[in-house]
Amino acid sequence: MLTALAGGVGAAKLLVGLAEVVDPTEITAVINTGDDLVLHGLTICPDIDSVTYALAGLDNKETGWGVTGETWTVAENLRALGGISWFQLGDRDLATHLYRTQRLGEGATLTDVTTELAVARGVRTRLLPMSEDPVRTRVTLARPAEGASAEVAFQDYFVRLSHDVEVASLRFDGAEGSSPAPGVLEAIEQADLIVCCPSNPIVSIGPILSIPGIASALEARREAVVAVSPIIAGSALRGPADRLLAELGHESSALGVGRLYAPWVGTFLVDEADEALAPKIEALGMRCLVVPTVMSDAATRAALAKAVVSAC
Ligand code: FO1
Repeated sequence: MLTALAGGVGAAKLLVGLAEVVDPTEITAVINTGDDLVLHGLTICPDIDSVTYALAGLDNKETGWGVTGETWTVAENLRALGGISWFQLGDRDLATHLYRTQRLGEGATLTDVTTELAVARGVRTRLLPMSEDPVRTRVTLARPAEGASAEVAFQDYFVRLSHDVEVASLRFDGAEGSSPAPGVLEAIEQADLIVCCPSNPIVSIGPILSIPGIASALEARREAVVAVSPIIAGSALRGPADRLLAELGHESSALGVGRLYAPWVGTFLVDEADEALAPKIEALGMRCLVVPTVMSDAATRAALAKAVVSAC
């Protein structure tokens, strides 16, 4: 059994590769829900949806989020009405949010709905939200616009402000007092291998670790945990991980991520570009393997998945 800790797009790619080299029904993905939002009255879970769409082969390669073959009739009409248009929901994607919101309103849990949506899309991997409690990433901006609140919701930072602003701090609202979703701790305790996907360490993996009980469960399984660095030669392939690391006082490098992960990761995979960092990473008490980590096509994705599966 393999358990993966996942954010959105970067994690989704590796999960697709893992599901090619391991029986997908043997994989459980524990997915960040700190990015979730309610918009137009709909509950939207971007990372759960990115993983679901990718594993279903439905991910939109043009936008990098949402569904392939998307149309935008509702979004265009909303814009014409003067509605909120900075966070765009495609027509096909909307069906997911309508279904989820309806089912949650009927009393279904987020775990149930996540399974229902995955099964309906033909996904055989088990997908779990990190928690059924609302835990939301809140970002404090270093230089808020005059008169504006310094603290904003994650998607305000990420999409509305294009994550092109300096961050002073962040917190995971609701984490204290939250619980891991049913099955999460068991998936960590019983896995033969635990994979930390190359997701943003601060805003994708950070919220998962903030749920009481998850970090200690991982520490207890440290020897079985393999992480893939999301930082290559000091930069993130996509998103603000590199900026966020630096702004929050960490080194923006595989070594900086290694320092954050050392308490609960036994084996750290870094890209060939970071080979020179391996001795310093090993000095943190982790095994460091140097492999190509850029998943530019199906072959490199499968090769990384194989390296992960044989890492410990
Ligand atoms: N990202 C954008 O950059 N612009 C959008 O309008 C946008 C809409 C959107 C709708 C549904 C969804 O599931 C994801 C969406 N994303 C959008 C991506 C999302 O903001 C990020 O991928 C994650 O939250 C970061 O992991």
